Amino acid sequence: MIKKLFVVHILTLLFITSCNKGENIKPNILFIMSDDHAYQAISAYDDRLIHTPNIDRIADEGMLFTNASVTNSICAPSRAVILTGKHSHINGKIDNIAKFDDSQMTFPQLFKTAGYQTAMFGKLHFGNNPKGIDDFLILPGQGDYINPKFLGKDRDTIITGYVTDVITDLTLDWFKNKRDKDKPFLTFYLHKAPHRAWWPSPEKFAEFYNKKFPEPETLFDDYSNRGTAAKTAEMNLLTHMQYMQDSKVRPSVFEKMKNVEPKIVYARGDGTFFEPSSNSFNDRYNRANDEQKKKYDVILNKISQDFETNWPKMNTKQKMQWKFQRYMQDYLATISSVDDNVGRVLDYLEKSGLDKNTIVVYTSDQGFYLGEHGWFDKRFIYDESFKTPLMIKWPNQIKPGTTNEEMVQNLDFAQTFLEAAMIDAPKDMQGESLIPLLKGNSDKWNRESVYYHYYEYPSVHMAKRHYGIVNKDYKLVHFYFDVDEWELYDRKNDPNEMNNVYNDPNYADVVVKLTEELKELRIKYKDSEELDKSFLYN
Ligand code: SGN
Ligand code: CA
Repeated sequence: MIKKLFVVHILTLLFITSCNKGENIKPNILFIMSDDHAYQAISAYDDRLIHTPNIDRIADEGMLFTNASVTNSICAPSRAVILTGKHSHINGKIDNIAKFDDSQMTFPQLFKTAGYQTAMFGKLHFGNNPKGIDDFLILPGQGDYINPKFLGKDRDTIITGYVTDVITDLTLDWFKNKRDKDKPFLTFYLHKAPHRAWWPSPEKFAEFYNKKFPEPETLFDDYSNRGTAAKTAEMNLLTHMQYMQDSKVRPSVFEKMKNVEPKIVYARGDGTFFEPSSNSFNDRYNRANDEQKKKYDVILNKISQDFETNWPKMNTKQKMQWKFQRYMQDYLATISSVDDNVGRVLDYLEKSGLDKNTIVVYTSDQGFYLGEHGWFDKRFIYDESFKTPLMIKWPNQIKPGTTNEEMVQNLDFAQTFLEAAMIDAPKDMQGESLIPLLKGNSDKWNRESVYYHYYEYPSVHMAKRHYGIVNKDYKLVHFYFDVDEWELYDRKNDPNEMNNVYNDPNYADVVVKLTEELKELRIKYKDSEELDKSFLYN
């Protein structure tokens, strides 16, 4: 009898161990995404602006994608594409304004059903109840940099501190105290930084204020050889970046300077002007408590003094340069905090041993202009906002330190994660799993071009609606609303995209070929003129 019991016991133990082993084969996924993080501001891509040693660790230990892009370069739509694995015209979240239909399937729901523990901390941008997520604290809408409010499942809360540190503290607290050790995890760690109005922590504000950054070649672009859309967009540093909320000139000083220079206002593309409200500065600054304000004041006073003394003496070129430096100081300071905090999380994964079976992804919801073409913001299919940073590490699966040049998109994430977790992807998802690329089987990858479609117009920054096709060599774009204009860029010979060669006879064959391919892509992804029209505002 005792012998029999012993055998049963051993068999049970063996069964449990094998089940656990089976469970453990499923990898954990840590999805890190920041908001508006340009690849130009990650040293794994380009070290001229900033050194990001921690984010770079992910590339060093994994794969860096140099041609990763989004399907629609704007915040909430990009997130909807990521969650659904479907283009904007299919998931319906075409712009920041449209409502996200949360009755549709998102990939975290499939993970939860398959036995994963799921969590989300930081900026989602839509929905206060993300589906399929066990634990979450998310920022309402855009959220705040200083002492931010969070929406939770059971409670809303305001947490004292700097948003990037706070989101990290929440994520680490979840790892240390709430993680179910018997389940694999899918964790979203989503930064608000470096979103406008680029408000750094007091320490980084002081550290970056005195730094000088190299200007991009196209800072003084006059948009000749481009179409109407580039000329009428309202995202130029000199004419559209705001003095108070963006350059952080105190409202009192801005008011004084208006007597000296009545033109320091915000210009619209139609030649009219409006005066930005001082609230855009005050609402942000006044979130700080007295102790925090004291630290911010030291730098804010220097900025205002500098502006008051030197601005009137500057010529137009110098003014652009002044605005560029102020922009970079704050934008990059917020990124430096992201990098430090990503380092804290990577350190925890290593120390806990979790790193061994965890896929870590670093990306952004889109790229961003850091003065290229004289711009800030995103929206356009032109490279700096169309492309997005992407690096993935997965020990024993991805060869460390590899670079991949394939045309991959945020559309592909859902199917990639599902395949990694051995969960069947719904047939109507529109991306491709990146697993063959990650495992070094590039011959199993046959995508040559990607489809892009941007809608939010007329709206802030006034980037006209357009769709297009991009492959490694060319980019063909159709601005179809308000105007009917086509643009073609030779990506190899004109990487800065300064010359629209659509009407150049030397490119006639390319135009014919790409126009046909674009038509086919629109059919493949089920986009159409009827849909374009249905998405127009009334
Ligand atoms: C705000 C910003 C814009 C930005 C949009 C969308 N203005 O309106 O510059 O393009 O958000 O950004 S601000 O004065 O309020 O900062 S997105 O990342 O959410 O798409
Ligand atoms: Ca964004």
